[in-house]
Amino acid sequence: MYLKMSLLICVLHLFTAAWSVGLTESQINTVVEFFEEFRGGLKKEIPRILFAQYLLDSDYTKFENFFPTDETVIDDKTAADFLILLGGIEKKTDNLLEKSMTTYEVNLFARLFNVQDKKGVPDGLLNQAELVNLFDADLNLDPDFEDKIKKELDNNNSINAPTFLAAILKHKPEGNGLDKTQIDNCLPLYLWYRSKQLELSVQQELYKKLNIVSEGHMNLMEFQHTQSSAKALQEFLVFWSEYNTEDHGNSLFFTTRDVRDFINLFSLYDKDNDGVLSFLEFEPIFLKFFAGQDQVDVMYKYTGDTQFMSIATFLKMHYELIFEHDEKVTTKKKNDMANVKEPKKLHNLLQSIFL
Ligand SMILES: [Ca+2]
Ligand SMILES: [Ca+2]
Repeated sequence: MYLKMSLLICVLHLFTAAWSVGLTESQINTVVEFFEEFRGGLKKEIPRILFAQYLLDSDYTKFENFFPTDETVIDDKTAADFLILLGGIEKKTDNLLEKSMTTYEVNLFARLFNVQDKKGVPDGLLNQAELVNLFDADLNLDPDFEDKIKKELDNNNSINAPTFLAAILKHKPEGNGLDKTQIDNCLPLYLWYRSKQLELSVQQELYKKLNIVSEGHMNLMEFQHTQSSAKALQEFLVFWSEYNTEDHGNSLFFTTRDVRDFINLFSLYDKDNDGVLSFLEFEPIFLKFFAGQDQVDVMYKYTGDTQFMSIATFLKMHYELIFEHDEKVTTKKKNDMANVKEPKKLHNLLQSIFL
């Protein structure tokens, strides 16, 4: 049965991902290119018709959300808010398996950009000194990551929000992924009866652990999601695994790549695309991995009375299936892991054990 699961993970990249929000590298770069093309013009704004065409190409037709009045323009001053809007909508070109930013990151970094811009001349641009101050005073990211971004923007006199986000995305590290304790910590984020918002107190505890913004900007970590809480949880897991710097010690863990792969796999089972697996949607998984048992019992074991499986529970189940199903394999893997430091190697090791 593990052979089947490994093969399934291997071929995930052949499927079109059912991912819905956030910004991929190509989407951010498209906006950067729009600005570069029109920066020399008299108005220094992206023509409405061009952006409208881009939205149409992305299968999005609610233009009133982007252009609520006839006076609305997309220029440096409004670019950060436009990126937040663009990140929050479903786009045909979205793809979780591409290099991409979750809406958590788009919101955090775009809003932080605006805060910093308004401290000086509110022109939608940050000069080099303002940018360095933003990293040194407001963000607590990996120092190498911050240095790479500062160097990337060394030659620019000033940057706008799209260029800022593009530089972050270009250099952001993979993060440490998620171990069993961290997956368990995410379980109480989703409450089936609260469809609009993840559990606030649990979120706040986890954001404190992440510690990526200074205390004065913790309010920027309060996110309003356009999606259901079940979908927001999927993005949260990617966000947390990418910015997680906690050492896993001797614990086995899923890499960020694994987490993205599992969310994509989950979306293939989630036929009605509501962000949870129902009893019927769980059936193919049950038949693959729990044949001979009672599906009601298996569902109850993982989901309790709710009978709806969230992505966090799905990850927990796979963690048990992969790492805890066979003590011999687990022990062998722990021994093999002794000298493996790179998360990517764990992914390869996973493949070699189960294939
Ligand atoms: Ca400015
Ligand atoms: Ca579903």
